[in-house]
Amino acid sequence: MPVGTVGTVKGMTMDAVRSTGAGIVLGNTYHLMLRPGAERVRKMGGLHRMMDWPGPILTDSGGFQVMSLGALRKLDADGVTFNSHIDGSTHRLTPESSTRIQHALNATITMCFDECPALPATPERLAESMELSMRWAARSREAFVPREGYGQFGIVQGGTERDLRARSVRALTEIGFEGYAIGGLAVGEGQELMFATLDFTTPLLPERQARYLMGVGTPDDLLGGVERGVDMFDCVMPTRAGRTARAYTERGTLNLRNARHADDLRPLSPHCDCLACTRHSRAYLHHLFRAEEMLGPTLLTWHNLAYYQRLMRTIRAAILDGTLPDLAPRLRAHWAAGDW
Ligand code: PRF
Ligand code: ZN
Repeated sequence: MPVGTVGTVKGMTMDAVRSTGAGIVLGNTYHLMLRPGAERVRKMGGLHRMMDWPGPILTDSGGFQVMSLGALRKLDADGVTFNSHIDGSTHRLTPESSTRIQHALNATITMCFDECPALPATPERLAESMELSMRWAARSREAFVPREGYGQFGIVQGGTERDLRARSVRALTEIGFEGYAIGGLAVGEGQELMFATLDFTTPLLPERQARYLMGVGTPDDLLGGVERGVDMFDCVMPTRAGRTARAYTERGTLNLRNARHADDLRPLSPHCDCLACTRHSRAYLHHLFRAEEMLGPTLLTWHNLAYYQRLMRTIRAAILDGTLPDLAPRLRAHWAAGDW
């Protein structure tokens, strides 16, 4: 899922996003409740109408975004009080208000309101936090209004602790959700521990429902996540990297500001059908970034989203014809091989 935090996939028209093959995008409760405000989004016809995205939209619940603001928050058993990063004004989110706001946005997939502790953390702290998130999951479910074509995902927490993850999955599946997210990872533990945690978490989840690994990750993280049974991901990486001149390709990453691209007439990737690759050279992209032209970030975001979507299409096709075990090492070898 491309990330459209404030109701836009930064620098992209929604036709451009669609052209990369994306079928669903992510929005953020936290940012949209502060600006333009949930009620204003509702009056604009909901998030789909507002941003002109006809497909499904998943909204994160706000808990994670509030927490990453550090000092500007206060957590209690009922919810979180925090100060706006925009004007410092005081706001409050609870499982009920987060769910209500996500309904006002008309989110297709609503996420439970949870707490995501940074890692490493003590088992005691992780247990307390997970229990709180499970109480909040029950309250989020109570507040959710079921409608045809809409759903709500529970979020598994518990850090890297096997027993906590198992208890969290049990609590959530007892409540019953349309899908399940794995939260609390990619928060400082490193890829090896993240994969180890997935290894004992995904087998506990219902076979026939979507599993979504939140806020992940690099192409290698996505491949490793799929190998461990994950279906969905969201990450700012392709969009944020695109704005800072970093391109993802089948042969690893490139920094388009680097002088070695100044006279390179080749496309970013010979395998890519995006606008940047079919119509422009590395030399032009390099020039756009050096000149700080806004088309640079747009073209590179476009390319990175096209790359991520193509990667996932390739992986899906390999799953269907049973060749993922052959594909995975080939993808990794190409990433490691470096530029063409
Ligand atoms: N919870 C929520 N959103 C998230 C996370 C989480 O744990 C993460 C963790 N990587 C990213 N986004 N609600
Ligand atoms: Zn491209």
